Amino acid sequence: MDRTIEVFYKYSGEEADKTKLPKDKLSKLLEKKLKNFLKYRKDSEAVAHTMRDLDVNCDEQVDFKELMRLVTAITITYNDFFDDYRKNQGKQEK
Ligand SMILES: [Ca+2]
Repeated sequence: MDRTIEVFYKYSGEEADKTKLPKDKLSKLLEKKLKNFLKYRKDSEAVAHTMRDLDVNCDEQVDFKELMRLVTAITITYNDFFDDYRKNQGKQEK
């Protein structure tokens, strides 16, 4: 959690409003920290779609709470993946 907060403010800290990420900063954050997420979203508009998905209040910026929706969704997806993996490993050992 500390790392998530640190990364968010690293990118937002260069903005006039240091609590929000405009689209270009969200794009940089995703490219540097969530490369696999962008690979998963194979459409060429991945960043624009992600911005629209996250920007709940439609101010064309992503605040920390809005970004956490993405972090939570990715964490749940990873958990589901590893849960399925563990279940399949158990089947193979029997
Ligand atoms: Ca917003």
